[in-house]
Amino acid sequence: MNIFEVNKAREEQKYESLITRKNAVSQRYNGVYDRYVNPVLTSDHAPLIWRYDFNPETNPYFMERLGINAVLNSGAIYLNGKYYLVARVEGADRKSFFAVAESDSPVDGFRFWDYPVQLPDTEPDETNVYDMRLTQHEDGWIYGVFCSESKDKTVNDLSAAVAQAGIVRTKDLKTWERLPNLKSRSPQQRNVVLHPEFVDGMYAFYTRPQDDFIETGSGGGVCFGLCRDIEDPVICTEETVISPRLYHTITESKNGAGAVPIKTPKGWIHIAHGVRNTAAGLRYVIYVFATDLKDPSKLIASPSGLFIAPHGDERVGDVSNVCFTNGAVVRENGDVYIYYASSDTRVHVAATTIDKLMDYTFNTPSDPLRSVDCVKQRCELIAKNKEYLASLNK
Ligand code: BGC
Ligand code: BMA
Repeated sequence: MNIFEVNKAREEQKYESLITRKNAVSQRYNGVYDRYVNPVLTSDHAPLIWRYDFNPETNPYFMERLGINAVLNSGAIYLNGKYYLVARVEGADRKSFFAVAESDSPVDGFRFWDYPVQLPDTEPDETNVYDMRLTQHEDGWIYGVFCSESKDKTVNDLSAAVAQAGIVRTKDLKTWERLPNLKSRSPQQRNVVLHPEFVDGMYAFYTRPQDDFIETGSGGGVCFGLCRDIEDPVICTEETVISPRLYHTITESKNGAGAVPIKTPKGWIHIAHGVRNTAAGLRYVIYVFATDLKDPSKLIASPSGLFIAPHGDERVGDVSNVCFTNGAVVRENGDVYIYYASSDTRVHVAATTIDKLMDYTFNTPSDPLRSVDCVKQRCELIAKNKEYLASLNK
């Protein structure tokens, strides 16, 4: 075999063994969810035909021509018996795009379709797209809401950018219709999520107003707003804060909606992200809150602290110390799969159930906000445990 054939055969074999590798539950326990040992998507999951030229005449060394840098922040949906991830794929050129990966299993076997999503090119200034949330809406469409980033030409700063919420819709994840970008009173928007049901007969969005591209500024947190017409999408109500940023908590710098809220008998459960600043840069973790079933803008539960933080190898990547989610799948039997990316590099899965999520959300005490009160909260737990354990020995 010549060098081309040797390299091609080896890479094809590595690729197949990666895709067919079985996943396993990690030993790390907290009773709330099971993390899995292997990521479900990485840059190595990108098909070889996306990266290599397979013609030995034009690629004698079987050289990678168009590299893939990372596969991260993925929307998720369960359709016709299959699990689909619509991942953010970042090329070696830093530009992101969306691609559909499919599996029969929620935890392994994800294989990308041959072609990435080809979005209609309706926004001439758009440079980059990322972080799609997939909402199966009661109007019959599957919506994808994502960040559409353009260069800010109003200031003399090479890096200045504007983030807006782009909207597409589809029935089959194959044909995508692009709608206009969402309009709101905020100069910038990122982390926008469409609620799956009508609220007061209107489309409901979770937004995250921000004054600046990176800093939220006066933006107070995850907001809620209504929109009359999805084909001319304008937030026509006041954007009210439903999950605020708070001093000295995991949401101090910013926060944003993540997966589409999950409907449970006790309320909508939201799996979001919170950000704080550190000497080593921003730290992103995942947290949970719940809103009222009838009024999804009303906060009804705020379990204390973080829900998923980057752990072990997850802590290191292109943007280290980041855990981010924009997709979860809920099965009819109550199983829930949360797809989260670590350090802007790869996608993992954590498995739980609706019952466990409700127990966590509604029975975890909230953050008392001061060290002295946190100690009190913990001592109460210890005292109760001691009392209970002593009663067993009587
Ligand atoms: C990156 C995103 C990042 C955002 C804010 C964008 O240019 O592509 O990953 O979240 O900047 O830092
Ligand atoms: C952003 C997000 C993500 C990313 C995160 C950390 O603001 O929208 O794209 O995972 O920062 O870099």
